[in-house]
Amino acid sequence: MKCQRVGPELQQSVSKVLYDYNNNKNGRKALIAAEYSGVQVALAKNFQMGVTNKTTEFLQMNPMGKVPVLETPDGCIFESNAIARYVIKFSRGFQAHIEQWIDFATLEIDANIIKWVAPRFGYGPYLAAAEEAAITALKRAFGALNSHLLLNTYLVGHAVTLADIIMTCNLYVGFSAILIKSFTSEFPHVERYFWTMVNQPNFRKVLGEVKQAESVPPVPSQKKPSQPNESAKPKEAKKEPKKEPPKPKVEKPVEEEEEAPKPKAKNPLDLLPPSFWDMYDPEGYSLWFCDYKYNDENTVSFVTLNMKVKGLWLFRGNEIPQFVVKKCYDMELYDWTKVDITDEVQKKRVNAMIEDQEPFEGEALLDAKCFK
Ligand SMILES: N[C@@H](CCC(=O)N[C@@H](CS)C(=O)NCC(=O)O)C(=O)O
Repeated sequence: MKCQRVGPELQQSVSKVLYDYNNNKNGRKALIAAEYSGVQVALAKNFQMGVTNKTTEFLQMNPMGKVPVLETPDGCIFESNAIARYVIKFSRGFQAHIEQWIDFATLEIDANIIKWVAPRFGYGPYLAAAEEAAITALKRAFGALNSHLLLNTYLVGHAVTLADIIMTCNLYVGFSAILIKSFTSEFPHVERYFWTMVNQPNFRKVLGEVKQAESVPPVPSQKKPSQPNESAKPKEAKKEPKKEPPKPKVEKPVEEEEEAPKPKAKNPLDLLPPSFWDMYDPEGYSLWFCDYKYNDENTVSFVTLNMKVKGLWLFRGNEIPQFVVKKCYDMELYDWTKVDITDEVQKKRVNAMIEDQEPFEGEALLDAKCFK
C-alpha cells in the first residue's frame, strides 16, 4: 500500500477508498461529504471489522487500527473529521467558523454523548457521577447550540457545510441511542435542525430513516465487590473485561501453572467450566440463546461495532420471567431459543459461549461480556 504521505496536491479525479464497517457514523461523515462535493468514494471491498483492521497492512494505514481510513493517491488518512475535510475540500474552502463548529460538535457534543451512552451499552464502567457530569455538560452544549440555531438554519452561512455534516452524524448517535424526547424537547431548535438535516436527500441517502430512541437504555448490572453468593448458580463467574484476556481455560492441555488441577471431564462435551453441567439444575433453571435479529443492519453501529450479537442467558425457572420481558426494552430485538440440553450440539454451543471460544461459529470474536 502506498500510504506514507498525505500531500497537499489533491487530485479530484482519482477515486478514494474508504475502509469502514457499515453504518459507522464516523465513516458516514465522509460519505455525506462526498454526496455534497461530488467526489467519488468507494467502500473497501471485503472489509471485516475486527479482522481487516488488525492486519499489518491496515496498521500501516492507521497505527491505531481504527476505522474509518481513507486511502487516497496522497496517502492514507485516518480520523473521520480529517477524512471528511479531505473529501469536502475539493469543493469548499476553509473557514474558521466551520472549523469552530466541527470542534464544538466533536468536543462538546460527541464526547459527552459517548460518555453517557458507552457505559450503558457495556462499553466501560458505569459511574453515576461521571454520567451526571456528562449529561450536565451535554445540556450546556445543547443550550448553546439551541441559541445559535434560534437565528440560524445551518451552523455556518446559508447552506449545508461540513460542520453540519459532522454535527448531524454526532447528534445521530445521540438521538438514536439515548436522547429521548423528554431530553431533546428542551432544545426545540436543535430538534428542528436535526430532523431537517437528516431528512435532506444527501443525508437520507446515507443514513436512511432515522428514529429517535424511545427509552434510555438501562444501566447494565455490575459486578459487586466479590460478593460470594446469593444465587450460587449464575452461569459463570463474571469475567473481568480488562484484567486479562479471556483464556481458553481448559482447552489447553495444562501447561499454564493454574490453580488446583481440575477434575477430569467425563466426556469431551462437558468441558467448561469444569462442573457447570454437573451443577446445572434443569428443573429450577433454564438456559436461553439470544440472537440479534438485525445483525445485518445495526442502526446504532458504533455501539455494536457491527458485531453479530449473540448471547446466552440463565434464568431462574423454565421460562423467561415476565418481569424481565417487561423491563428489558430490547428483548424483542432478539430471537430467543431455549437450550435443549439433551441436544449435544446445543450444549456445545453453550460451552463455546461460556468459554469465549474463538473463532465462534466461524467468526472472529470481537468482544465478549458477562452480565448478571
Ligand atoms: N476519532 C476517531 C475514532 C475512531 C474509532 O474509535 N473507531 C472505532 C470504530 S467507531 C474503531 O475502529 N475501533 C476499533 C478499535 O478500537 O480497535 C475517528 O473519528 O475516526
